[in-house]
Amino acid sequence: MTTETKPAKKAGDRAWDAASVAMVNKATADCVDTCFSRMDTQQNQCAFGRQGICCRICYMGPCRITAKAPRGVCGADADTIVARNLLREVAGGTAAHSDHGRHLALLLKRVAEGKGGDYRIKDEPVLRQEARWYKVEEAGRSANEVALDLANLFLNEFSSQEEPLRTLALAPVKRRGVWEKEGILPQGIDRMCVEALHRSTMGVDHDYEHLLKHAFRTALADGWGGSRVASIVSDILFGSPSPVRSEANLGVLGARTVNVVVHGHEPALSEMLAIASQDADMLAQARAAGAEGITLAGICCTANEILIRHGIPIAGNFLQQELALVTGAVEMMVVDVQCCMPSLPSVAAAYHTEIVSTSDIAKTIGATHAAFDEEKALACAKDLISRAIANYKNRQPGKMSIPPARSPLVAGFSVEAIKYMLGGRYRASFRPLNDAVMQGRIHGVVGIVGCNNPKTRVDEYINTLTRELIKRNVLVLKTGCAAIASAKEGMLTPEAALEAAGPGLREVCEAVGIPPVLHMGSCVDNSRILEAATEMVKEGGLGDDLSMIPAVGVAPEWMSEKAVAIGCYFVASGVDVILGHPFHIAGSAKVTQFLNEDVRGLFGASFHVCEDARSAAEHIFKLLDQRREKLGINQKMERKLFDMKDRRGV
Ligand code: NFS
Ligand code: SF4
Repeated sequence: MTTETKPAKKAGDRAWDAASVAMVNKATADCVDTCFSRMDTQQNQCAFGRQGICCRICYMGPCRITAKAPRGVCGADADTIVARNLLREVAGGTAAHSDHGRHLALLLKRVAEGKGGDYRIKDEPVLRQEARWYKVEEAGRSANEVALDLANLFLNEFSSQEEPLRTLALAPVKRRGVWEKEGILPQGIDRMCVEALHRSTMGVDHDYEHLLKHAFRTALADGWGGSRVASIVSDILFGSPSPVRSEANLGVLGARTVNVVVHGHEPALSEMLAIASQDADMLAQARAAGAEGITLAGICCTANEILIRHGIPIAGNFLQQELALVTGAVEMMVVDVQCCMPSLPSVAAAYHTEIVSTSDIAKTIGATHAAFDEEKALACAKDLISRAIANYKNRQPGKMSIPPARSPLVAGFSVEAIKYMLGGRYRASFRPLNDAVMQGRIHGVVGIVGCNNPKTRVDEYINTLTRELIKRNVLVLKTGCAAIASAKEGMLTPEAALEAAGPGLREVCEAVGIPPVLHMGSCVDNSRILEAATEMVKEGGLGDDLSMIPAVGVAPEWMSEKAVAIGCYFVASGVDVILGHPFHIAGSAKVTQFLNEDVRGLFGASFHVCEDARSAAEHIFKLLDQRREKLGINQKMERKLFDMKDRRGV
């Protein structure tokens, strides 16, 4: 077995943006450990783990596969072990997205029953539209009656034992046929996750292909099920996103305001914090404490959720969570679930920051736990803001340094919003986009999603690839921390199109007033990318399935199990996925071949690994070209030529 040894990195090698680099340096000066220094102490990471050939599923093990020991004690070989491990990752990711969706569906139910405290149905038209879509009777019924039926329908998506997911009906007919043929139509989300754990426990499913097909089935329950439910219910309860202006990066923190940072994924509490932070009493309290006001800012996907609905600024993406604390200017960081590092309280201990955990399923040693009571949500939010205000006096000015970095952005491109931008209120449609793709003004559509990873320089791959693609007339759709990377770079403004986009893309962006990079929301909102792709299929002219439209998904700097699930549901949906670094599967040539090649025969798409942005851009272009070729739209349509033909009356 070989191990990797790398020399310690300089701060400038850690991150792309200067604000993060400055805070990495400050952390070192303040003797604060961050993920960057811990990445160094974790060097020589386990090569068995990296290749996926370590199994600790039963207590005859742990077993590791080597040339001398090609089978575990039970007889499992590398193929079985690698496939089981990957399946469990997909189940973990699916469970995370979907449990988030479940919590929201339960909240919708309580609201419908009049037990939702301060929550209301904010977007009744969306509620009714979704009800009609799912064949829930809505005409002549109250919003609450409709919401109760819809909430129960969504909750049934988790528990359904025999019926395939209702949310799959959103996919193109042909695609549903593919899933049926391959035997991967998912039933209830919970059932898929339980079955994944069952099949991968000792002595059950040993056929790597069979295991991996269940990984795709489980992932479909995420992308078209749990994540979808999360996005829809968020829209109903908190409003469907439409384009808003805001700012991003650590410079959004105020030098003289009480700074409250929300971090995690579930939008329920942060919605209330957004209201509480603008409350007149709270602002008066802040002023009485000597501050000029209250700044609410976000990290990770909680940030994306309140950005796309309220324009609340973004403090940073995943690997800036510790760096935000290192500014010494954060009074309180409120965390809920997912991607919140257990290190936060120890980083906070070097400053005056209080870390508050709020989810009953997520506690951290060293954090204050303030259980969030949904029925008294606004009061809970105000309590938190009051505590943050009280903490303002504990700031240590000598330890404070806020980097002067804040970039303007526009975010909030739900599918409805894109349709509206493209076609206008009365003829909202994807037609202009499809036409631009068919004419070659837009070469294709690429979704760039996912996390950051301290193994590589933060945001570098994401930002280099984004620039390269828009330069080549590719429209880029973004979610999650990848979207925040672009926000920090100033690429989420329509003006960016003028400077950085190729002429065809620029023309379209200017005509409809959109940026060349569209921020569609959090990671559960990747379901919106599938929805947008489906709209393109339905609009016509680009084939009758998702495997035909010129679209590719990319996760450049991913780190989470959730990204594994996302990758799998994109591929199973017929969209090729580029990974910036591979899954932990290198220990099985067969699993690698299955995922990177064979699945193309099943789904019309597969995984590809491109370790740097430039090779990814080349590869993406090749994939888009292949699809354009098949559609017969790959001729460069010189419009001058057209004009001449027109003039000749051909
Ligand atoms: Ni997505 Fe969002 Fe960010 Fe990665 Fe984490 S916040 S759910 S998992 S790190 S993109
Ligand atoms: Fe080892 Fe098999 Fe047990 Fe895994 S399941 S730990 S390979 S004996």
